[in-house]
Amino acid sequence: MAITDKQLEDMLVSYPDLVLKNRKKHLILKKSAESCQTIEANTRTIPGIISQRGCCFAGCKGVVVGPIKDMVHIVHGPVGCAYYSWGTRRNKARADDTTPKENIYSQLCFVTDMQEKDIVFGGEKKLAKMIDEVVEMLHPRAISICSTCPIGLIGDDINAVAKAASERHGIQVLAFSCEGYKGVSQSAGHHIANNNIMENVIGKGTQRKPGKYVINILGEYNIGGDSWELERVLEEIGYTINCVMTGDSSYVDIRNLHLADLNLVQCHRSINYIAEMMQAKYGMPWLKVNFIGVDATAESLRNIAQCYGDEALTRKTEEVIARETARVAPVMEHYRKICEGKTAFIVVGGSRSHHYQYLLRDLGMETIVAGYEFAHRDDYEGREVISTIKGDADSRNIPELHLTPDKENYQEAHVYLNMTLEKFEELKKKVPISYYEGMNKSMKDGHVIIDDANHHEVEEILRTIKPSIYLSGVRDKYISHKMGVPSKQLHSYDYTGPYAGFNGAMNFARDIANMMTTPAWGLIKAPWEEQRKK
Ligand code: CFM
Repeated sequence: MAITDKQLEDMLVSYPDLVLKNRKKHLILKKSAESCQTIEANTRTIPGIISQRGCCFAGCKGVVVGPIKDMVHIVHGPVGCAYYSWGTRRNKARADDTTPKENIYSQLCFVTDMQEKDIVFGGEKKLAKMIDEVVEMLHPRAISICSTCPIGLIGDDINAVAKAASERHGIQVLAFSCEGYKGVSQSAGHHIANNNIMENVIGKGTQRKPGKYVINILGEYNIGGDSWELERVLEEIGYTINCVMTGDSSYVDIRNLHLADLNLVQCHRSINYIAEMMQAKYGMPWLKVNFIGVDATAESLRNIAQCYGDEALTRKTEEVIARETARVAPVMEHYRKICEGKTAFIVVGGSRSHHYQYLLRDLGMETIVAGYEFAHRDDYEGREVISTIKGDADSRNIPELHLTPDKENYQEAHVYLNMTLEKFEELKKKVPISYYEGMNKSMKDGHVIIDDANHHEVEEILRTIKPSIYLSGVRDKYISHKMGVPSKQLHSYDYTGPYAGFNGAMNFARDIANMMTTPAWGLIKAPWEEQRKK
Protein backbone atom coordinates (compact mmCIF):
# COMPACT_ATOMS: atom_id res chain seq x y z
CA MET A 1 0.00 0.00 0.00
CA ALA A 2 1.46 3.33 -1.09
CA ILE A 3 0.60 6.72 0.33
CA THR A 4 0.55 9.77 -1.94
CA ASP A 5 1.86 13.33 -1.59
CA LYS A 6 -1.73 14.51 -1.83
CA GLN A 7 -2.77 12.38 1.14
CA LEU A 8 0.02 13.91 3.23
CA GLU A 9 -0.88 17.44 2.16
CA ASP A 10 -4.51 16.89 3.07
CA MET A 11 -3.45 15.72 6.46
CA LEU A 12 -1.72 19.01 7.19
CA VAL A 13 -4.23 21.30 5.53
CA SER A 14 -5.69 22.70 8.72
CA TYR A 15 -2.35 24.01 10.00
CA PRO A 16 -1.54 27.73 10.05
CA ASP A 17 1.33 28.62 7.67
CA LEU A 18 4.11 28.72 10.25
CA VAL A 19 3.12 25.41 11.77
CA LEU A 20 2.83 23.86 8.33
CA LYS A 21 6.30 25.07 7.39
CA ASN A 22 7.73 23.56 10.55
CA ARG A 23 5.91 20.23 10.45
CA LYS A 24 6.69 19.57 6.79
CA LYS A 25 10.36 19.25 7.72
CA HIS A 26 9.47 16.40 10.10
CA LEU A 27 7.66 14.32 7.50
CA ILE A 28 9.02 12.23 4.66
CA LEU A 29 7.19 10.26 2.02
CA LYS A 30 9.86 7.74 1.19
CA LYS A 31 11.05 7.90 -2.42
CA SER A 32 14.32 6.10 -3.03
CA ALA A 33 14.73 7.84 -6.40
CA GLU A 34 15.42 11.05 -4.48
CA SER A 35 19.09 10.99 -3.57
CA CYS A 36 18.85 12.26 -0.03
CA GLN A 37 15.68 12.70 1.94
CA THR A 38 16.58 14.45 5.15
CA ILE A 39 14.34 14.83 8.14
CA GLU A 40 14.37 17.39 10.92
CA ALA A 41 14.60 15.76 14.33
CA ASN A 42 15.58 16.49 17.92
CA THR A 43 14.27 20.06 17.73
CA ARG A 44 11.67 21.81 19.84
CA THR A 45 8.05 20.77 19.61
CA ILE A 46 5.79 23.65 18.58
CA PRO A 47 4.32 25.15 21.76
CA GLY A 48 0.68 24.23 22.21
CA ILE A 49 0.83 21.11 20.09
CA ILE A 50 0.07 17.88 21.90
CA SER A 51 3.30 15.95 21.48
CA GLN A 52 3.87 12.35 22.59
CA ARG A 53 7.31 13.19 23.95
CA GLY A 54 8.51 12.97 27.53
CA CYS A 55 10.92 15.17 29.46
CA CYS A 56 14.63 15.15 30.24
CA PHE A 57 13.98 13.80 33.75
CA ALA A 58 12.07 10.88 32.18
CA GLY A 59 15.03 10.05 29.95
CA CYS A 60 17.56 10.18 32.77
CA LYS A 61 15.74 8.79 35.80
CA GLY A 62 13.03 6.82 34.07
CA VAL A 63 15.08 5.27 31.29
CA VAL A 64 18.80 4.98 31.95
CA VAL A 65 19.41 5.42 35.69
CA GLY A 66 16.20 4.11 37.26
CA PRO A 67 16.57 0.43 36.27
CA ILE A 68 19.91 0.04 38.13
CA LYS A 69 18.49 -2.24 40.79
CA ASP A 70 20.89 -2.01 43.70
CA MET A 71 21.00 1.77 43.90
CA VAL A 72 18.45 3.97 45.64
CA HIS A 73 17.24 6.58 43.17
CA ILE A 74 16.02 9.71 44.89
CA VAL A 75 13.75 12.00 42.94
CA HIS A 76 14.47 15.52 44.11
CA GLY A 77 11.23 17.31 43.44
CA PRO A 78 7.46 17.17 43.88
CA VAL A 79 5.82 13.87 44.64
CA GLY A 80 4.00 13.74 41.29
CA CYS A 81 7.24 13.43 39.30
CA ALA A 82 8.22 10.46 41.45
CA TYR A 83 4.80 8.84 41.45
CA TYR A 84 4.39 8.94 37.68
CA SER A 85 7.87 7.55 37.07
CA TRP A 86 7.38 4.72 39.55
CA GLY A 87 7.11 1.24 38.12
CA THR A 88 5.20 2.12 34.95
CA ARG A 89 8.01 1.28 32.53
CA ARG A 90 8.03 -2.34 33.67
CA ASN A 91 11.83 -2.67 33.73
CA LYS A 92 12.05 -5.88 35.73
CA ALA A 93 14.74 -6.89 38.19
CA ARG A 94 15.58 -9.95 40.26
CA ALA A 95 18.24 -11.15 42.68
CA ASP A 96 21.40 -12.76 41.30
CA ASP A 97 24.89 -13.85 42.37
CA THR A 98 26.12 -10.33 43.00
CA THR A 99 22.89 -8.78 44.23
CA PRO A 100 20.83 -10.41 46.99
CA LYS A 101 17.13 -9.63 47.30
CA GLU A 102 17.60 -7.14 50.13
CA ASN A 103 19.81 -4.98 47.89
CA ILE A 104 17.11 -4.50 45.25
CA TYR A 105 15.12 -1.29 45.59
CA SER A 106 13.37 -1.27 42.21
CA GLN A 107 9.88 -1.53 43.65
CA LEU A 108 10.28 1.36 46.05
CA CYS A 109 9.78 5.05 45.30
CA PHE A 110 11.99 7.71 46.89
CA VAL A 111 11.21 11.41 46.71
CA THR A 112 12.05 14.55 48.67
CA ASP A 113 8.41 15.64 48.26
CA MET A 114 9.20 19.32 47.72
CA GLN A 115 6.50 21.57 49.15
CA GLU A 116 5.87 25.29 48.71
CA LYS A 117 7.98 26.08 51.77
CA ASP A 118 10.93 24.13 50.30
CA ILE A 119 10.61 25.89 46.96
CA VAL A 120 10.83 29.24 48.76
CA PHE A 121 13.63 28.39 51.20
CA GLY A 122 15.50 25.73 49.21
CA GLY A 123 15.52 21.95 49.36
CA GLU A 124 19.18 21.11 49.95
CA LYS A 125 18.82 20.34 53.66
CA LYS A 126 15.78 18.19 53.02
CA LEU A 127 17.69 16.25 50.37
CA ALA A 128 20.73 15.75 52.63
CA LYS A 129 18.48 14.53 55.44
CA MET A 130 16.76 12.12 53.12
CA ILE A 131 20.07 10.62 52.00
CA ASP A 132 21.01 10.10 55.66
CA GLU A 133 17.70 8.34 56.30
CA VAL A 134 18.07 6.14 53.23
CA VAL A 135 21.60 5.09 54.22
CA GLU A 136 20.55 4.36 57.77
CA MET A 137 17.52 2.32 56.77
CA LEU A 138 18.68 0.49 53.65
CA HIS A 139 22.49 0.65 53.33
CA PRO A 140 22.45 0.82 49.52
CA ARG A 141 25.66 0.37 47.54
CA ALA A 142 25.16 3.75 45.89
CA ILE A 143 22.56 6.49 45.53
CA SER A 144 21.43 8.68 42.67
CA ILE A 145 19.75 12.07 42.90
CA CYS A 146 17.68 13.09 39.89
CA SER A 147 16.51 16.68 39.65
CA THR A 148 13.09 17.74 38.45
CA CYS A 149 12.15 21.12 36.91
CA PRO A 150 11.66 23.17 40.10
CA ILE A 151 15.09 22.19 41.43
CA GLY A 152 16.79 23.81 38.47
CA LEU A 153 14.57 26.87 38.82
CA ILE A 154 15.35 27.44 42.51
CA GLY A 155 19.01 26.53 42.07
CA ASP A 156 19.56 23.80 44.68
CA ASP A 157 23.18 22.64 44.38
CA ILE A 158 22.64 18.89 44.19
CA ASN A 159 26.29 18.29 43.31
CA ALA A 160 27.43 19.81 46.59
CA VAL A 161 24.82 17.82 48.54
CA ALA A 162 25.92 14.63 46.77
CA LYS A 163 29.61 15.27 47.43
CA ALA A 164 29.08 15.96 51.12
CA ALA A 165 26.82 12.91 51.51
CA SER A 166 29.34 10.74 49.73
CA GLU A 167 32.05 11.82 52.17
CA ARG A 168 29.73 11.33 55.15
CA HIS A 169 28.68 7.83 54.21
CA GLY A 170 31.56 6.45 52.16
CA ILE A 171 29.37 5.43 49.22
CA GLN A 172 28.99 6.96 45.79
CA VAL A 173 26.18 9.52 45.48
CA LEU A 174 25.64 10.53 41.87
CA ALA A 175 23.94 13.82 41.08
CA PHE A 176 22.05 14.12 37.81
CA SER A 177 21.02 17.64 36.81
CA CYS A 178 18.30 16.32 34.56
CA GLU A 179 15.60 18.93 35.12
CA GLY A 180 12.61 18.13 32.94
CA TYR A 181 12.87 21.26 30.82
CA LYS A 182 16.47 20.62 29.73
CA GLY A 183 16.77 19.77 26.07
CA VAL A 184 13.73 19.13 23.88
CA SER A 185 12.73 15.64 25.04
CA GLN A 186 13.83 12.66 27.10
CA SER A 187 16.77 12.30 24.73
CA ALA A 188 18.66 14.99 26.65
CA GLY A 189 18.22 12.93 29.80
CA HIS A 190 19.80 9.87 28.16
CA HIS A 191 22.86 11.93 27.33
CA ILE A 192 23.15 13.41 30.83
CA ALA A 193 22.84 9.94 32.37
CA ASN A 194 25.38 8.43 29.95
CA ASN A 195 27.93 11.16 30.71
CA ASN A 196 27.73 10.86 34.47
CA ILE A 197 27.82 7.04 34.51
CA MET A 198 30.73 7.02 32.08
CA GLU A 199 32.74 9.56 34.06
CA ASN A 200 32.05 8.25 37.53
CA VAL A 201 31.04 4.59 37.52
CA ILE A 202 32.34 2.64 34.50
CA GLY A 203 35.93 1.54 34.91
CA LYS A 204 35.95 1.54 38.70
CA GLY A 205 35.60 -2.24 39.04
CA THR A 206 38.32 -4.83 38.63
CA GLN A 207 36.45 -8.13 38.34
CA ARG A 208 36.24 -9.70 34.90
CA LYS A 209 33.65 -12.46 34.84
CA PRO A 210 34.93 -15.88 33.80
CA GLY A 211 34.33 -17.05 30.25
CA LYS A 212 35.78 -17.08 26.78
CA TYR A 213 33.28 -14.68 25.20
CA VAL A 214 32.37 -11.88 27.57
CA ILE A 215 29.85 -9.36 26.27
CA ASN A 216 27.74 -6.39 27.42
CA ILE A 217 24.29 -5.59 26.10
CA LEU A 218 23.80 -1.82 26.05
CA GLY A 219 20.46 -0.10 25.58
CA GLU A 220 18.38 -3.06 26.73
CA TYR A 221 16.10 -2.30 29.67
CA ASN A 222 14.40 -5.61 30.39
CA ILE A 223 10.92 -4.28 29.75
CA GLY A 224 8.50 -7.11 30.52
CA GLY A 225 11.51 -9.45 30.90
CA ASP A 226 13.05 -8.91 27.42
CA SER A 227 16.66 -9.23 28.53
CA TRP A 228 16.01 -12.47 30.42
CA GLU A 229 14.94 -14.06 27.14
CA LEU A 230 18.10 -12.76 25.45
CA GLU A 231 20.25 -14.04 28.29
CA ARG A 232 18.66 -17.49 27.96
CA VAL A 233 19.74 -17.74 24.34
CA LEU A 234 23.12 -16.01 24.57
CA GLU A 235 24.22 -17.98 27.61
CA GLU A 236 23.28 -21.24 25.97
CA ILE A 237 25.46 -20.34 22.99
CA GLY A 238 28.35 -19.80 25.37
CA TYR A 239 28.52 -16.08 26.07
CA THR A 240 29.09 -14.61 29.48
CA ILE A 241 26.85 -11.58 29.94
CA ASN A 242 28.97 -9.13 31.85
CA CYS A 243 26.24 -6.52 32.15
CA VAL A 244 22.94 -5.58 30.56
CA MET A 245 22.77 -1.86 30.67
CA THR A 246 20.62 -0.97 32.42
CA GLY A 247 17.90 -3.66 32.38
CA ASP A 248 18.15 -5.73 35.56
CA SER A 249 21.64 -4.30 36.00
CA SER A 250 23.56 -3.72 39.18
CA TYR A 251 25.85 -0.90 40.15
CA VAL A 252 28.56 -3.51 40.70
CA ASP A 253 28.27 -4.79 37.13
CA ILE A 254 28.32 -1.31 35.64
CA ARG A 255 31.60 -0.57 37.43
CA ASN A 256 32.99 -3.59 35.56
CA LEU A 257 31.51 -2.65 32.20
CA HIS A 258 34.95 -2.13 30.63
CA LEU A 259 35.95 -5.72 31.44
CA ALA A 260 34.25 -7.34 28.43
CA ASP A 261 35.24 -7.90 24.79
CA LEU A 262 32.31 -6.42 22.97
CA ASN A 263 29.43 -4.02 23.51
CA LEU A 264 26.20 -5.00 21.80
CA VAL A 265 23.97 -1.98 21.20
CA GLN A 266 20.25 -2.71 21.14
CA CYS A 267 18.79 0.79 21.59
CA HIS A 268 21.08 3.11 19.71
CA ARG A 269 19.33 6.30 20.74
CA SER A 270 19.59 6.00 24.48
CA ILE A 271 23.06 4.52 24.85
CA ASN A 272 25.19 5.24 21.78
CA TYR A 273 27.06 7.83 23.83
CA ILE A 274 28.45 5.17 26.20
CA ALA A 275 29.25 2.81 23.34
CA GLU A 276 31.19 5.57 21.59
CA MET A 277 32.88 6.83 24.75
CA MET A 278 33.96 3.30 25.70
CA GLN A 279 35.44 2.93 22.27
CA ALA A 280 37.38 6.16 22.74
CA LYS A 281 38.51 5.43 26.28
CA TYR A 282 39.01 1.67 26.25
CA GLY A 283 39.08 0.86 22.54
CA MET A 284 36.20 -1.59 23.03
CA PRO A 285 34.27 -2.26 19.80
CA TRP A 286 30.48 -2.05 19.64
CA LEU A 287 28.08 -3.91 17.38
CA LYS A 288 24.53 -2.82 16.52
CA VAL A 289 22.07 -5.63 17.13
CA ASN A 290 18.31 -6.05 16.96
CA PHE A 291 16.68 -8.84 18.95
CA ILE A 292 13.12 -7.93 17.94
CA GLY A 293 11.87 -10.48 15.42
CA VAL A 294 12.80 -14.09 14.70
CA ASP A 295 14.90 -13.37 11.62
CA ALA A 296 16.41 -10.25 13.18
CA THR A 297 17.42 -12.19 16.29
CA ALA A 298 19.00 -14.94 14.21
CA GLU A 299 20.91 -12.39 12.15
CA SER A 300 22.15 -10.58 15.24
CA LEU A 301 23.32 -13.86 16.78
CA ARG A 302 25.22 -14.69 13.60
CA ASN A 303 26.82 -11.24 13.57
CA ILE A 304 27.98 -11.57 17.17
CA ALA A 305 29.51 -14.97 16.43
CA GLN A 306 31.33 -13.50 13.43
CA CYS A 307 32.92 -10.91 15.73
CA TYR A 308 34.78 -13.69 17.49
CA GLY A 309 35.55 -15.63 14.33
CA ASP A 310 35.57 -18.84 16.34
CA GLU A 311 34.40 -22.03 14.64
CA ALA A 312 33.01 -23.74 17.72
CA LEU A 313 31.04 -20.63 18.60
CA THR A 314 29.65 -20.34 15.09
CA ARG A 315 28.63 -23.99 15.13
CA LYS A 316 26.85 -23.64 18.46
CA THR A 317 25.16 -20.43 17.26
CA GLU A 318 23.78 -22.22 14.21
CA GLU A 319 22.64 -25.15 16.32
CA VAL A 320 20.71 -22.89 18.71
CA ILE A 321 19.24 -20.82 15.86
CA ALA A 322 18.09 -23.99 14.04
CA ARG A 323 16.45 -25.43 17.15
CA GLU A 324 14.81 -22.17 18.23
CA THR A 325 13.51 -21.19 14.81
CA ALA A 326 12.08 -24.68 14.30
CA ARG A 327 10.40 -24.47 17.70
CA VAL A 328 8.76 -21.08 17.09
CA ALA A 329 7.93 -21.63 13.39
CA PRO A 330 4.57 -23.42 13.80
CA VAL A 331 3.36 -20.80 16.28
CA MET A 332 4.47 -17.92 14.09
CA GLU A 333 2.87 -19.60 11.08
CA HIS A 334 -0.43 -20.00 12.92
CA TYR A 335 -0.58 -16.28 13.76
CA ARG A 336 0.85 -15.24 10.43
CA LYS A 337 -2.27 -16.61 8.78
CA ILE A 338 -4.29 -14.08 10.76
CA CYS A 339 -1.94 -11.12 10.39
CA GLU A 340 -0.68 -11.53 6.81
CA GLY A 341 -1.30 -8.53 4.58
CA LYS A 342 -2.28 -6.23 7.43
CA THR A 343 -0.66 -2.82 7.83
CA ALA A 344 0.92 -1.11 10.82
CA PHE A 345 1.49 2.45 12.00
CA ILE A 346 4.19 2.77 14.68
CA VAL A 347 5.20 5.69 16.81
CA VAL A 348 7.45 4.88 19.76
CA GLY A 349 10.35 6.76 21.33
CA GLY A 350 13.66 6.30 19.63
CA SER A 351 14.37 2.72 18.59
CA ARG A 352 11.40 0.46 18.69
CA SER A 353 9.67 2.01 15.69
CA HIS A 354 12.52 0.57 13.67
CA HIS A 355 13.15 -2.67 15.57
CA TYR A 356 9.52 -3.83 15.56
CA GLN A 357 9.24 -3.55 11.79
CA TYR A 358 11.24 -6.80 11.60
CA LEU A 359 8.89 -8.65 13.94
CA LEU A 360 5.87 -7.36 12.02
CA ARG A 361 7.50 -8.59 8.83
CA ASP A 362 7.80 -12.06 10.38
CA LEU A 363 4.01 -11.92 10.63
CA GLY A 364 3.57 -10.77 7.04
CA MET A 365 2.63 -7.25 8.10
CA GLU A 366 3.87 -4.08 6.49
CA THR A 367 4.74 -0.91 8.38
CA ILE A 368 3.31 1.91 6.30
CA VAL A 369 3.86 4.82 8.70
CA ALA A 370 6.65 4.92 11.28
CA GLY A 371 8.11 7.59 13.46
CA TYR A 372 10.11 8.34 16.54
CA GLU A 373 9.09 10.69 19.31
CA PHE A 374 12.54 12.04 20.03
CA ALA A 375 15.25 10.26 18.04
CA HIS A 376 17.96 12.15 16.18
CA ARG A 377 18.65 12.28 12.48
CA ASP A 378 21.14 9.41 12.73
CA ASP A 379 18.40 7.10 13.99
CA TYR A 380 16.46 7.88 10.82
CA GLU A 381 19.17 8.36 8.22
CA GLY A 382 22.10 6.40 9.66
CA ARG A 383 25.24 7.39 11.53
CA GLU A 384 26.80 8.69 8.32
CA VAL A 385 24.84 11.93 8.73
CA ILE A 386 26.15 12.73 12.22
CA SER A 387 28.84 15.09 10.97
CA THR A 388 26.22 17.08 9.05
CA ILE A 389 23.85 17.59 11.99
CA LYS A 390 23.80 21.22 13.02
CA GLY A 391 23.70 21.78 16.76
CA ASP A 392 21.38 24.37 18.29
CA ALA A 393 21.07 26.09 21.65
CA ASP A 394 19.14 23.11 23.02
CA SER A 395 21.56 20.39 21.95
CA ARG A 396 24.60 22.43 22.99
CA ASN A 397 23.10 22.67 26.44
CA ILE A 398 24.17 19.06 27.08
CA PRO A 399 27.95 18.64 27.37
CA GLU A 400 29.81 16.32 24.98
CA LEU A 401 32.62 14.49 26.76
CA HIS A 402 35.76 14.05 24.71
CA LEU A 403 37.59 11.12 26.21
CA THR A 404 41.15 10.06 25.58
CA PRO A 405 42.53 6.50 25.76
CA ASP A 406 42.84 5.12 29.29
CA LYS A 407 46.48 4.53 30.19
CA GLU A 408 45.93 1.16 31.84
CA ASN A 409 42.95 -0.33 30.08
CA TYR A 410 43.06 0.83 26.46
CA GLN A 411 43.44 -1.86 23.81
CA GLU A 412 42.88 -1.70 20.07
CA ALA A 413 39.43 -2.97 19.05
CA HIS A 414 40.80 -5.97 17.16
CA VAL A 415 42.78 -7.05 20.25
CA TYR A 416 39.52 -7.30 22.20
CA LEU A 417 38.28 -9.74 19.59
CA ASN A 418 41.51 -11.61 19.39
CA MET A 419 42.04 -11.03 15.68
CA THR A 420 44.45 -9.24 13.39
CA LEU A 421 43.78 -5.70 12.23
CA GLU A 422 43.25 -6.97 8.67
CA LYS A 423 40.65 -9.48 9.83
CA PHE A 424 38.93 -6.78 11.86
CA GLU A 425 38.74 -4.51 8.81
CA GLU A 426 37.20 -7.40 6.86
CA LEU A 427 34.71 -7.98 9.68
CA LYS A 428 33.63 -4.34 9.63
CA LYS A 429 32.50 -4.78 6.03
CA LYS A 430 30.26 -7.69 7.01
CA VAL A 431 28.68 -6.65 10.31
CA PRO A 432 27.59 -3.26 11.72
CA ILE A 433 30.56 -2.47 13.96
CA SER A 434 30.38 1.14 15.26
CA TYR A 435 27.56 1.68 12.81
CA TYR A 436 23.79 2.04 12.80
CA GLU A 437 22.03 2.30 9.46
CA GLY A 438 18.90 4.02 10.84
CA MET A 439 15.26 3.32 10.15
CA ASN A 440 14.66 5.02 6.81
CA LYS A 441 16.61 2.47 4.78
CA SER A 442 14.30 -0.33 5.84
CA MET A 443 11.16 1.54 4.83
CA LYS A 444 9.62 1.11 1.41
CA ASP A 445 8.74 3.73 -1.16
CA GLY A 446 5.35 5.31 -0.63
CA HIS A 447 5.56 4.86 3.12
CA VAL A 448 5.67 7.69 5.62
CA ILE A 449 8.35 8.59 8.14
CA ILE A 450 7.23 11.05 10.77
CA ASP A 451 9.16 12.77 13.54
CA ASP A 452 7.54 13.90 16.81
CA ALA A 453 4.05 13.00 15.58
CA ASN A 454 1.40 14.97 17.43
CA HIS A 455 -2.16 14.20 18.43
CA HIS A 456 -3.67 15.86 15.37
CA GLU A 457 -1.42 14.00 12.94
CA VAL A 458 -2.03 10.67 14.65
CA GLU A 459 -5.77 11.21 14.30
CA GLU A 460 -5.44 12.18 10.64
CA ILE A 461 -3.28 9.17 9.83
CA LEU A 462 -5.71 6.82 11.52
CA ARG A 463 -8.64 8.42 9.72
CA THR A 464 -7.21 8.74 6.22
CA ILE A 465 -4.54 6.05 5.87
CA LYS A 466 -6.45 3.53 7.97
CA PRO A 467 -3.71 1.19 9.21
CA SER A 468 -4.87 -2.17 10.59
CA ILE A 469 -3.10 -1.52 13.89
CA TYR A 470 -1.45 1.35 15.72
CA LEU A 471 1.61 0.54 17.81
CA SER A 472 1.72 3.49 20.05
CA GLY A 473 2.52 5.32 23.23
CA VAL A 474 0.72 5.63 26.50
CA ARG A 475 -1.40 8.65 25.64
CA ASP A 476 -2.10 8.22 21.95
CA LYS A 477 -3.28 4.64 22.32
CA TYR A 478 -6.70 5.86 23.45
CA ILE A 479 -7.20 8.10 20.44
CA SER A 480 -6.79 5.01 18.37
CA HIS A 481 -9.11 2.88 20.47
CA LYS A 482 -11.82 5.50 20.26
CA MET A 483 -11.47 5.52 16.49
CA GLY A 484 -11.91 1.75 16.33
CA VAL A 485 -8.32 0.90 15.40
CA PRO A 486 -6.68 -1.68 17.67
CA SER A 487 -3.71 -0.24 19.44
CA LYS A 488 -0.85 -1.86 21.29
CA GLN A 489 1.26 0.18 23.63
CA LEU A 490 4.86 -0.57 22.70
CA HIS A 491 6.64 1.05 25.63
CA SER A 492 5.55 -1.18 28.49
CA TYR A 493 3.68 -3.70 26.29
CA ASP A 494 0.45 -3.16 28.25
CA TYR A 495 1.22 -5.67 30.98
CA THR A 496 2.46 -8.48 28.72
CA GLY A 497 5.76 -9.45 27.12
CA PRO A 498 8.57 -10.26 26.84
CA TYR A 499 8.62 -9.44 23.13
CA ALA A 500 12.36 -9.83 22.46
CA GLY A 501 14.10 -12.91 21.11
CA PHE A 502 12.39 -16.15 20.09
CA ASN A 503 9.93 -16.54 22.94
CA GLY A 504 9.17 -12.84 22.74
CA ALA A 505 8.24 -13.12 19.07
CA MET A 506 5.66 -15.77 19.90
CA ASN A 507 4.15 -13.61 22.65
CA PHE A 508 3.93 -10.65 20.32
CA ALA A 509 2.38 -12.71 17.52
CA ARG A 510 -0.27 -14.04 19.91
CA ASP A 511 -1.10 -10.58 21.27
CA ILE A 512 -1.32 -8.96 17.84
CA ALA A 513 -3.43 -11.79 16.41
CA ASN A 514 -5.77 -11.53 19.40
CA MET A 515 -6.24 -7.85 18.73
CA MET A 516 -6.89 -8.44 15.05
CA THR A 517 -9.57 -11.01 15.69
CA THR A 518 -11.49 -9.47 18.56
CA PRO A 519 -14.86 -8.15 17.36
CA ALA A 520 -14.71 -5.19 19.77
CA TRP A 521 -13.35 -2.72 17.22
CA GLY A 522 -16.30 -3.10 14.93
CA LEU A 523 -18.70 -2.33 17.75
CA ILE A 524 -17.36 1.11 18.55
CA LYS A 525 -19.95 3.76 17.89
CA ALA A 526 -20.33 6.96 19.85
CA PRO A 527 -23.67 7.12 21.74
CA TRP A 528 -24.71 10.30 19.89
CA GLU A 529 -24.23 8.56 16.56
CA GLU A 530 -26.53 5.80 17.76
CA GLN A 531 -29.08 8.36 18.94
CA ARG A 532 -28.96 10.23 15.66
CA LYS A 533 -29.97 7.03 13.87
CA LYS A 534 -33.10 6.70 16.02
FE1 CFM B 1 15.48 3.13 23.61
FE2 CFM B 1 13.80 2.12 25.12
FE3 CFM B 1 13.21 3.31 22.82
FE4 CFM B 1 14.12 4.80 24.85
FE5 CFM B 1 11.71 5.26 25.93
FE6 CFM B 1 11.39 2.58 26.26
FE7 CFM B 1 10.87 3.76 23.95
MO1 CFM B 1 9.36 4.18 26.04
S1 CFM B 1 15.36 3.41 25.76
S2 CFM B 1 14.54 4.91 22.78
S3 CFM B 1 13.44 6.51 26.06
S4 CFM B 1 14.13 1.48 23.15
S5 CFM B 1 11.02 4.17 27.61
S6 CFM B 1 12.77 0.92 26.60
S7 CFM B 1 9.81 2.25 24.97
S8 CFM B 1 10.24 5.68 24.54
S9 CFM B 1 11.38 3.38 21.79
